[in-house]
Amino acid sequence: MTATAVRSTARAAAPASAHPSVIAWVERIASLAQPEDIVWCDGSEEESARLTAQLVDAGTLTPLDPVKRPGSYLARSNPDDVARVESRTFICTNDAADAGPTNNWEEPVTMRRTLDRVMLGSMSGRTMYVMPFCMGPLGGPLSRYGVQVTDSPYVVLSTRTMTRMGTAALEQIGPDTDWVPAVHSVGAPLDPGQEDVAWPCNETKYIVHFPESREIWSYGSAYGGNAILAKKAFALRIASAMGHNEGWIAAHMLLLKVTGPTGREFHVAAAFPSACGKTNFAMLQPSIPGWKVETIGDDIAWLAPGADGRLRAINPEAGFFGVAPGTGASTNPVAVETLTHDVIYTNVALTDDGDVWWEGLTDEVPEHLIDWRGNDWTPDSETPAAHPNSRFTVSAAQCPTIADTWDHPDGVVVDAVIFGGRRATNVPLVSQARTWAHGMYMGATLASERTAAAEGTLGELRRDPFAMLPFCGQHMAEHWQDWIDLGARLEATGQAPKVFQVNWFRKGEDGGFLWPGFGENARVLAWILGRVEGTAHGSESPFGVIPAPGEIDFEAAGVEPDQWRALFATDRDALMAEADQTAEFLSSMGSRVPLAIDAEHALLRQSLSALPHG
Ligand code: GTP
Ligand code: SPV
Ligand code: MN
Repeated sequence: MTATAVRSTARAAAPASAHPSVIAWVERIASLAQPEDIVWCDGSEEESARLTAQLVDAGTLTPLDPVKRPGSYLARSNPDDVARVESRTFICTNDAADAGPTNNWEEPVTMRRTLDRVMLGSMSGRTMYVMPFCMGPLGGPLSRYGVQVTDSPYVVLSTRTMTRMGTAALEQIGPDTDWVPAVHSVGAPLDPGQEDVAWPCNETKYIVHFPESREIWSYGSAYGGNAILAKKAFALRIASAMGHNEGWIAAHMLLLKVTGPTGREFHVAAAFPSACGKTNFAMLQPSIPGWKVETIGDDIAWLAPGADGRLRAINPEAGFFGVAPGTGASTNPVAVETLTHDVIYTNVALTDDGDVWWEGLTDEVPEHLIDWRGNDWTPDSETPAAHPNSRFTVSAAQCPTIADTWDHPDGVVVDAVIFGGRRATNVPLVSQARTWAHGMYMGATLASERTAAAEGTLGELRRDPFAMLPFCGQHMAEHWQDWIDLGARLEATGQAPKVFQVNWFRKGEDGGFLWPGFGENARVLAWILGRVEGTAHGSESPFGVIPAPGEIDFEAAGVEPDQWRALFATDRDALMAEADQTAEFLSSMGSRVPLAIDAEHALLRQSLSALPHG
């Protein structure tokens, strides 16, 4: 940094509990970004109320009707800042090979120079907030710490809901605590007297990770995972690299607890790609009597073998940042109930009576709305009222189905691991992996179809291994190896969870979903747990073990026998074509692909070639 660049640096007395390493880092970032003020966040109600009032004044937040949605607000983002920007997300390892073929890599020294350039003075005229936070229960053995600075009070409020943020987290950071520094700026410095906008951001964006030094730098966006750095940047990208070194796994997985009719309790971890049903599954309301599902987490799980040799998992987050569209009383009544108060909604529509609305909230569409861009909207409008990636930010603790063990510091024991994509064809409703390695093949080859494929032909696949494609801070194939190594450790004590693949999204010839999904997914979950318990026998298929006739009462779910058959149909030609694509995909992943994965691929080909033609 040049001498002329240094202006008088803002200082705010650090709390007495702040460790000198944190203070020194905050001062260094302040001298680069040159904020007008520094505020150390304590995470209190008073602080939240103060920032909320400030954001209402600034026009960033619109208060919702205090009777209909107490304590709730609507934010409308800049229309160019509405989602994660994968093309601007970088993994800067010293050796490009360590970032792997699926990540954008930049040479770290060059990237640091770029970041210094864009961050220089980037907070001028603004307040820099310092947010110490904990991922996982405070003081827990699996929990990890971070400190994010940001010039966005909206990001402060979001982080306060999504993590354990404030003084209590700061107090945990001692001389021996590894903590992850995260710098965030919206990249919109204010000149003296310049009027602010409701959603400051910058056209240029950088979401940068240094997995080796465990740092995060984010510039230009205030939306979701781009800006709430505790979430995808830390809890998945940096954490995957940490876990690799420390023997645990960061997973894009929901966690749920299920209690069967006998009273036996199970825990399930499931990886589905973004917008493929994690929040919905985590809040499932079983359609079958005698079963109860409780929520532990809806997006991220940290997995580690416990002292007893069994797999344990925590939800490192403290809130839900969920997709609004499609969330309604008929699909996810638990979410609807969770969202009645104390919510920040971003980019949903506003009703004339001061409430929120989005596509799928109610069957009846309001006659008039203000859409997510702030324009008048009627049912005749050509664009959706809520942005397709509009979201709610809400505390996990206010979810009516939250399990009382959701924040247990040691986590919960995982009995079943599930992988699932959005697949119109080829992938059956459910199948059980024959072995851990077979299950890892299911995870490694996970994919989603962007568009509906006609029956028998293959749609365009986006491979999303372990649902981690945009979230892997290490070489993707090394992440697969970490899962395989985890299994070896668990199998050594004979206590590895069973692994399954599900697909709620298979389509019939008419283009409609073959399976009703949502609450009816409980039937599949019950079969999965029957396999774990040993009460479901199943039957062999090229995909592994599938339900034997009579093991799932599909007719009670409103599914016809021919639809049920279609949910498990094997089209030899289509499956062979997909296996060819899988081979290409695996070779595109390079030489670090675990041998076990290649071996599973060969086994799949063998069992496909045994299928009858036609
Ligand atoms: P991220 O927060 O982006 O990681 O998404 P997510 O995986 O939590 O997905 P979410 O549960 O928010 O669901 C995304 C969309 O899929 C919503 O529009 C849901 O209505 C829809 N969806 C979820 N479960 C099902 C299901 O069982 N069947 C069908 N047909 N749609 C579903
Ligand atoms: C996802 O995209 O998987 C999300 C939203 O959960 S974000 O936090 O923006 O990554
Ligand atoms: Mn997600």
